[in-house]
Amino acid sequence: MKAVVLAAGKGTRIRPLSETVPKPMLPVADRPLSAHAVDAAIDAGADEIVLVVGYEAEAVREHFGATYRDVPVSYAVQTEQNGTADAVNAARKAGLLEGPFAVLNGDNLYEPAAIERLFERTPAVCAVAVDDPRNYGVLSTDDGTVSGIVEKPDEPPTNLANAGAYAFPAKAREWLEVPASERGEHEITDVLSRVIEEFAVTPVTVDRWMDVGRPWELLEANEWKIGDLEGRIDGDVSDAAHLEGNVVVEDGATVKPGVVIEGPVLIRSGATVGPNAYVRGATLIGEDASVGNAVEIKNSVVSAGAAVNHLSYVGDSVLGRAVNFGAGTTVANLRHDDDDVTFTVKGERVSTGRRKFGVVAGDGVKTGINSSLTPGLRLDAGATTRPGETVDRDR
Ligand code: TTP
Repeated sequence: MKAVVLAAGKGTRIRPLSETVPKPMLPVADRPLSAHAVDAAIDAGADEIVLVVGYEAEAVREHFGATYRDVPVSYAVQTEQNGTADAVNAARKAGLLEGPFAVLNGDNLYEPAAIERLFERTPAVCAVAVDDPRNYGVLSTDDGTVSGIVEKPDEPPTNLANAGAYAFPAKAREWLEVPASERGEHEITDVLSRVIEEFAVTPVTVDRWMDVGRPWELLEANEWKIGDLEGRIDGDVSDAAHLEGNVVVEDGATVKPGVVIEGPVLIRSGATVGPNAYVRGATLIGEDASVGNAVEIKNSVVSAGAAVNHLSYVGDSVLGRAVNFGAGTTVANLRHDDDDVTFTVKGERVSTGRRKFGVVAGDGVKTGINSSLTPGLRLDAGATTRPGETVDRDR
């Protein structure tokens, strides 16, 4: 099966993290976000990958190259991000769509076993049972096949949400030019509707699935995938450090004396932790990042090259690449009124649905010493704070 993985989106909702790094390349455990979809497809038996790229395409191409895990990879360029059907159509126009094909979202996390079932049952679509389907595309079924899909219905016909993975028959290639939807995009779900008219499409139910659209979902994606890692110590860990739970210390990483790590935690190659730091799950310490003396990091993503070197607390936060937190920078991750923390997405304050959420710092953010950062704070790439400042407004 050929798997088309969509990775051309702008990732506007995940800003500031996508300001300098395209969303498909943001870190989720030990690889970029989009590699999880590509790996799931390959684990399920895909013999060819087509990546649709657009926004910041070079970084994606560089990661996957022409062959990835011995599977050939081709690229189709979508020049304008006009929607998911338009993205697949870019693959068709590039002559890359022969025979039946699967389509996966490059920003979704799937269980590989589910993708295997999807391939076996072509034509098929993955579905996940959710408590409140009103915010999803919802499938209706009839006698074990999919009879329709409706976007964000007030009265959902079932609790089966579209999990963004499709196995299409070859004929679907002719139906990719669908009209624009209400939000002005050409949607793959409209292609699915057309397929449903002429083919018996099987719903493949999955236990677990995630769509990573907003910064706290990147944190949740890391919680999932770091939680799945098996402990492994390949790096240099001091005898005077204490590690418990599933902890991965990659080759080339250093854990100094006095450090306590409670897994699941992943410390990537080139990173340094300690002395006397406390790191607890689920936390990613990215390549060449450093976490220094008397620093506590909890349930956070510290991206490649970031530094939190002295006397700091970071909880439930995402720090972009090369962020530098000055000594004594403290993150608050809980509101005193106990409400869910809100965050700014496309100019609007929205609930994260999380009681605990700290800050999101874009690449290269620098905080002054003793900065106090409030829950749900968004610091855009390159922003700075002054020494001793309490920062409770985005900047
Ligand atoms: P979305 O999450 O709808 O779009 P996005 O990733 O650009 O994010 P945002 O809405 O925050 O701007 O996209 C779903 C998947 O489809 C994702 O993997 C990106 C991909 N995609 C394309 O490849 N081309 C497109 O034109 C669009 C809209 C999405």
